[in-house]
Amino acid sequence: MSRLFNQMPTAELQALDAAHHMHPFTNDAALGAKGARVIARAKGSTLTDTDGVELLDAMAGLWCVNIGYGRDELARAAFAQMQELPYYNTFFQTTHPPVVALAKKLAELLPGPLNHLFFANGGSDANDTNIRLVRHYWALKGKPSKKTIISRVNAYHGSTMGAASLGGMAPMHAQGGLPIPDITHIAQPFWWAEGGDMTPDDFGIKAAQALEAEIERLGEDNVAAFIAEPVQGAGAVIVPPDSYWPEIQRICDAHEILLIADEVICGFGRTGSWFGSQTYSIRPDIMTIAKGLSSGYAPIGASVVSDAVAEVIDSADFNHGYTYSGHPVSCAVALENLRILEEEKIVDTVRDETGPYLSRRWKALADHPLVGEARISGLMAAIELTPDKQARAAFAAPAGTVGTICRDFCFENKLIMRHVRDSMIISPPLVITKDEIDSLIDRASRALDQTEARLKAEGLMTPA
Ligand code: PXG
Repeated sequence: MSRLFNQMPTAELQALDAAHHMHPFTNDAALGAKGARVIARAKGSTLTDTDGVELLDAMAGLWCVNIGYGRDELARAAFAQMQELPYYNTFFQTTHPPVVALAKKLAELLPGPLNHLFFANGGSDANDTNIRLVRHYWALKGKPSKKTIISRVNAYHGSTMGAASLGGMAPMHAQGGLPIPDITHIAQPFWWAEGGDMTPDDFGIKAAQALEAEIERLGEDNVAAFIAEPVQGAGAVIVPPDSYWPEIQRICDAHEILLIADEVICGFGRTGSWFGSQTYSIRPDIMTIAKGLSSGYAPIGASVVSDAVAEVIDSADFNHGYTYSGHPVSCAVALENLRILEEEKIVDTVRDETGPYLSRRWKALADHPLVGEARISGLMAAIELTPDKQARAAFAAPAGTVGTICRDFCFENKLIMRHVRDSMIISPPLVITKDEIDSLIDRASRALDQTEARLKAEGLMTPA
């Protein structure tokens, strides 16, 4: 069946896709008229579409294919596990070897007291788990009023009702009656757009202190937790000023609230450490993991809790769980992925070699007339497009107009680089080579030149 579809002409696949497949975060009518790009296969950091066009995937799929495409070892791990035990649940007092092995391996890799895992299918439902878990935790501690979770504007924590409510994306909240009650949002540490005349470090302290002000506004007795990504990913790779996380940690320590680090993107090497919490010296009580946990080869995520949190949660029934919590095939694939990350020293390479190399080449993009700021953490990075660098100005055209133009030129140059509003972002596979980094920068530079020419031709270089 799928073999038949693999041989189908692109136009036919596009027509059938338009007829029956509803895409995430998409206007399907508009996409149907244009036709979706059909990706057929991939190897390393390169995708091939059904017309044979090769694209450099500077997004690692959706921030997840950390070990790169085409690793047979993971296919073999899935095959072997499907033969042995394709499915069994972890409800009703049962367990199975792959989930035990993965939980033990993760407890070794995770920092400090983060030794207990509740498995989910991905990041969204792991964050839904977190909402229920932190509220249940405080109820068990005799403090049921501690329910509110503080998050941040422009955060991304997933797309279920709970996770999208934790997220701070206005277009998502505008649909379907979100956010759910008892979730509030403070400002983000986005110096380029919001820092005004302040130094980045002064602004970082100010952004962090918004948390303390919000705890005081709500009353500490009503606050369960603060959730944040170490570096905001989908928000446009917002690397916080150095002053930000130490101040957040101080505030969380000073008040009786749990700190949840959403490491769905930052985890498993992305920032040059195994976890973003290590790069930014964060001591979370709870961590969300997914994506790089299996390099996207199989769906799996987890909520990780500290010894202290687990002791409370483990003392009573937690009426929560998913059919596929700890799915044996996903666990076997994740274990093999972790083995490769460790044995091939992929995280060390990001920290010591490819990360610093990309950083040097990426930061030089700020010399381009259209680029106001280039920021990077490990192998996740962003550039801000602007008509006026000095003023850090936005474009007069609606946000995203220029970003879309640049994104389309990237595609023309066979580079998958995404736009968020008018920021361009990358998050390539962690196995990207220096030659591929050179090619990424060449293609991005060409796309920037073409974007600048187009903006000038169309009179779009005007500041807001
Ligand atoms: N937390 C973070 C920090 C994420 O980035 C999720 C949770 C949700 O994970 P799942 O596995 O349920 O999707 C994510 C997901 C984008 C984009 O446009 C980013 C994500 C997902 C889809 C699109 O950058 N991140």
